[in-house]
Amino acid sequence: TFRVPWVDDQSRIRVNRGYAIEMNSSIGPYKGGMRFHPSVNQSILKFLAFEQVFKNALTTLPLGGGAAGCDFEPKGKSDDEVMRFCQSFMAEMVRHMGAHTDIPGGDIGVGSREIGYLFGAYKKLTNQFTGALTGKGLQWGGSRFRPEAAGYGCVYFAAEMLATRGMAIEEQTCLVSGSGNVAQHTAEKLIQLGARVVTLSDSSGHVFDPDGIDAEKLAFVKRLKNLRRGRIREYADKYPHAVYTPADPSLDHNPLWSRRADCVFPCATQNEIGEKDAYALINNSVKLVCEGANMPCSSEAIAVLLGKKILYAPGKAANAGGVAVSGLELVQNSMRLSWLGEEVDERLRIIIREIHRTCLEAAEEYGTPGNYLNGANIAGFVKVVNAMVDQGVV
Ligand code: NDP
Ligand code: 2IT
Repeated sequence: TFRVPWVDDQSRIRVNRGYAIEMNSSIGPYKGGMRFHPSVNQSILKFLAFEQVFKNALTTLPLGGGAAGCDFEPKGKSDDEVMRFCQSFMAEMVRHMGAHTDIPGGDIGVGSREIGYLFGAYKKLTNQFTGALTGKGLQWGGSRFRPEAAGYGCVYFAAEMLATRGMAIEEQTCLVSGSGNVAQHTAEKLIQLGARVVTLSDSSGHVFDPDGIDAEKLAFVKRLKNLRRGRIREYADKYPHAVYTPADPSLDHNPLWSRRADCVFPCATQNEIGEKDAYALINNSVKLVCEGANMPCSSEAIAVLLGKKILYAPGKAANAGGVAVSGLELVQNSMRLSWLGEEVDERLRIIIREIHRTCLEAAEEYGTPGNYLNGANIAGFVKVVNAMVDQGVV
């Protein structure tokens, strides 16, 4: 835990609190997301790091589990402020990380801009150009398909799950929450595969577009969010058939999940689907809930979904495509070359198919066939614990 002092554009001194959680390195260097959001605290990063241990084990790649972050709010800050903050964060983080030690990647509030400033600071402080961070720009060590990987992988996972019941993604009506990296690319792949995506959201509210969000509308969202850093409300100004519903913290449920849909992809943050939301989804005959975010369903919501035999995939399995392509970024860095997009996408598809198979097999073996949550936990745990036992008491 460390202080992150920086100076804002009004020359005021600001101090944030940073964290690096190194949870398990038995199968590879610590690796996980780095989150910049005002809600960040040690507890949240510990759950992320814990989930990451099993997730990374499932990817088939040699990656241990960790997480890092800070209670810094990038929203509303200038690029210069974000840069100064990232440089101060790295001044401490550099002591703990490294290509063979701990390799942070993107998460909430940490995208290509932040990784760029962090990587520049890391390179200056260490005098080394190494793959010590992932999510790098394509021209300076990044991998093709890394920005898309978590979202695309989530949809590939959903397609595998639907196939077990003889269904396909095509023509399914889908709810997607969030409008950041994971939500955008989940929506993108769903649209490419012929699904009907009808919602997106941010922390201020959600938009419902009964006509469906198509590729052109999604391109507007990408410009809005990634370049202008605007709010999702503006979608409803641009497309008048769409309805904007502001978030209401006094409610014990989120109206987004009361929309009718076949498939649901929570891609914003933890605990965004509670018990009441799960019942609302079931009342609308939902078939599948596939987690793009980390732990978006509360444990009560999961119990409701599993009780009704809904296809449910935990984030540690369904969103593992993000960290998997981070792992492939590191492979490319070590080889000092850059694979074509087709090669990365094909590897991503193979990894997701393998995770899906592993989860189903472990669930079956444990006597809970079709329970992807048990399958992911057991398969991840067994791999990690075997490595720990092999390596002795250290
Ligand atoms: P982004 O910062 O790109 O986007 C986050 C989105 O979620 C924004 O729309 C944001 O809205 C919304 N959001 C964040 N916090 C809250 C909140 N407390 N309540 C409601 N909405 C909120 O992050 P990512 O897309 O990268 O991450 C989304 C989820 O996916 C997280 O759970 C992350 O851990 C997980 N994940 C990310 C991966 C990656 O590679 N980036 C890989 C695997 C999982 P607003 O702008 O208003 O804050
Ligand atoms: O939750 C996650 O798997 C991520 N945020 C991605 C981490 C990474 O190292 O790419």
